[in-house]
Amino acid sequence: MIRPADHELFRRRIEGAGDVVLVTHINPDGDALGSQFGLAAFLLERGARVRIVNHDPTPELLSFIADPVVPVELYDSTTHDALLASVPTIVLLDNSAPDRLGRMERPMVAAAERTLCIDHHPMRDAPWAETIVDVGSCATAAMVWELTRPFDWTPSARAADAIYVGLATDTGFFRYNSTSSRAHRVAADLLALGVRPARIFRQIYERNSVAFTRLLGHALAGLRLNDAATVASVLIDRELLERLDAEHEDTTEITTTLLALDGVRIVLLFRELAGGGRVKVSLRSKGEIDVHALATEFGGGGHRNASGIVMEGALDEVARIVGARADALAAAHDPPAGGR
Ligand SMILES: [Mn+2]
Repeated sequence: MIRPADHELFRRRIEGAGDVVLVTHINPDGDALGSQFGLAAFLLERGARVRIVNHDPTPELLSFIADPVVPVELYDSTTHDALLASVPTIVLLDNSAPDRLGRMERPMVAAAERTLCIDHHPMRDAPWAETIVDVGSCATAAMVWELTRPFDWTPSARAADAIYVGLATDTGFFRYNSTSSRAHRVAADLLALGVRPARIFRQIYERNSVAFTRLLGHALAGLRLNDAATVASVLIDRELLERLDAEHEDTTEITTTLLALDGVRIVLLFRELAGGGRVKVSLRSKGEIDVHALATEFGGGGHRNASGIVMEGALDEVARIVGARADALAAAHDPPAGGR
C-alpha cells in the first residue's frame, strides 16, 4: 500500500522539480521502462526537464512506448558521471539494489543523497536517501500511477500505454500471484483512458521470429522427461542454433511452455554457448520448489522459481549432472504416488 507519507514525499520531491534524471536496473524490462516513460511524461507536463539514463538499450519489442521527447540515453561515464554528480533530483525506478545498476553503481551510490527510489521489490542494501517501496504492489508502473493520482494528471495515449505495459508485463498479463484487485483497478483506469490490451499484447507477445518458432518446435520435439514426469528438460546444441540462425533468440518462452505441462514441477533448458565447452542452464519451477538453491550449488543464482547457471562441460554431461539434482529435488518435495 502507498501510505500518505509516501504521497507527501513524492509531492515534496516533485513539486517544482527542475532537472530530473530517471534511472532503472540493468537489462530494463517492461515495468522498468513503463514506469520511466510514465513518470517522465508526468514530470514533463509539470514543467520539469527530464532525462532518462539507462545502462542497457530499450528492447526493440518495447520501443513503441518510448517517448520521443525524452530519448533514452545509454550510460556513458564520460558524460553521465558529471550529470549524476550534479543533478538535484534522481529517481531510481523498479530497483533498489546497487548491484543491479551495472557500471552505474558507483556514480549512483555517490549520488544517493539526492536519489528517490520507487520500487516494489524487497529493499536490498539500499543507500538511497528517500524510498517509496511497496512490496504489495504488482508493478512499479502501478505505483507511479497511484502516486500521480492526487495531481489530476491525464496522461497521453502513449504514457497510458507505457504504464499499462509495466503493469501487464510484471503480472504476466494478469496471471501471476501478484495480480490483485488493485492491479485490476489501475488497469481499469488505464482502459478508461483508451489503452487497448489486445493491441499491447500483440505488440509484445505476438512478434516472434521464424527462427524462434522453429527453435521452439525443435526444443519441444526433443523434450525429455524423468521417470516420474516431474522434470522436463530440453537441450539446444550449437548445430541447431547455427542451422536455425537462432543464436540471439530469447528462450524464456520455451521454458514457460514446458512449465505448462501437467505434473511437471521443474523445467531445465540447457543451451550450449558459442565457442563450446560451456552450457547455460535455465531453471524454472512451480510453487514451493526452490531452484535457486539448486542453481547456487553450481555457482548460479536468481529467484526461487527462476534461476540460471553457466557451467563448464559438454552439453550432455551438464544435463546429466543438473538433471539428477533436479530429479532429487522434485522427488523430495512431492514423492510420486505408488513408489514409481
Ligand atoms: Mn517491476
